[in-house]
Amino acid sequence: MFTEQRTCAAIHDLSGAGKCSLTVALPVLSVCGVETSVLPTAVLSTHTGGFTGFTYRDLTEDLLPMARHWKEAGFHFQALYSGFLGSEAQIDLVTEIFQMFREPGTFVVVDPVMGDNGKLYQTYTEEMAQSMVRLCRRADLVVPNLTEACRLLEIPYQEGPYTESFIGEVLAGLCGLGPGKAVLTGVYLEEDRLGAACLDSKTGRPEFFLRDRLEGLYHGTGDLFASTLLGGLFNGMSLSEACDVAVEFTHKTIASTKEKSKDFRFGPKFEEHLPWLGRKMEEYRKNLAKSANLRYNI
Ligand code: PXL
Repeated sequence: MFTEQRTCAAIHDLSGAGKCSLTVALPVLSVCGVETSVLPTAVLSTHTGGFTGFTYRDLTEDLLPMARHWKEAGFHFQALYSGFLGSEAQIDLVTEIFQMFREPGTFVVVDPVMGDNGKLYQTYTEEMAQSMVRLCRRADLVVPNLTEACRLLEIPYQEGPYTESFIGEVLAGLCGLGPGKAVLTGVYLEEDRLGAACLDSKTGRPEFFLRDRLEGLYHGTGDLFASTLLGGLFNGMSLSEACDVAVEFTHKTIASTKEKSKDFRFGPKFEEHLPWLGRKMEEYRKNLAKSANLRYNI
């Protein structure tokens, strides 16, 4: 039984097929015991990564009316979580919605989905990147990959292997934008070990969480990772504990996808690992419930 309410508002697109953004965030946060309300920024038939001919219904005009309705109806959220956003206007609206729902102690997570492998997504403009920097300044935690982090910090993208000191500087730069916590994905210090690194500016030192690299481009794994990380924080994990669990869950999922999927565009095969994730979360939740000082990391 939960000892305290856990509520989150997730603002991402809804790609009907191909498993990313909301179709990943919702099941992951639910198995982590987080009640999640969703604000879909657009409805697509599939994600845009590798499919052609997809439909795209923009919902920019609905965002503020939906948020205002939630406000009037008395919804409160302990965390606000944004991901892929389709236009500069949407990014600015999300900034406004964050302001609308921010209360003392609200935890704001921004996954600044902008690109991968050194390239911004085709839909991304210079203006959108600028707006994304402004949105990140309002966050408590940002979860970019290296492509996105370099763009946010306006430094040239470089291929790995990276040095610990370079990753440390990038993480410190991200925290320097405003968030107290930053997690970087796509980190590797040697070719065959890949994962994430995190920095909590309160505790200081960057930490690394790496697993054996599984070759291939796996869509939706960034969303899976960020959602798991947030789920962990909701259940009392420290940033590094949540990062470790998120890397492990993502790695398990990629292994299943590599083994069982004929076409990686169809998304990560995470479902079979949800019970594992649920058990991990429960372990931490039980410890939290037992401890005299209930301590949530949100
Ligand atoms: O997983 C990121 C993402 C989210 N939403 C849409 C996308 C992508 C990545 O390509 O196309 C619509």
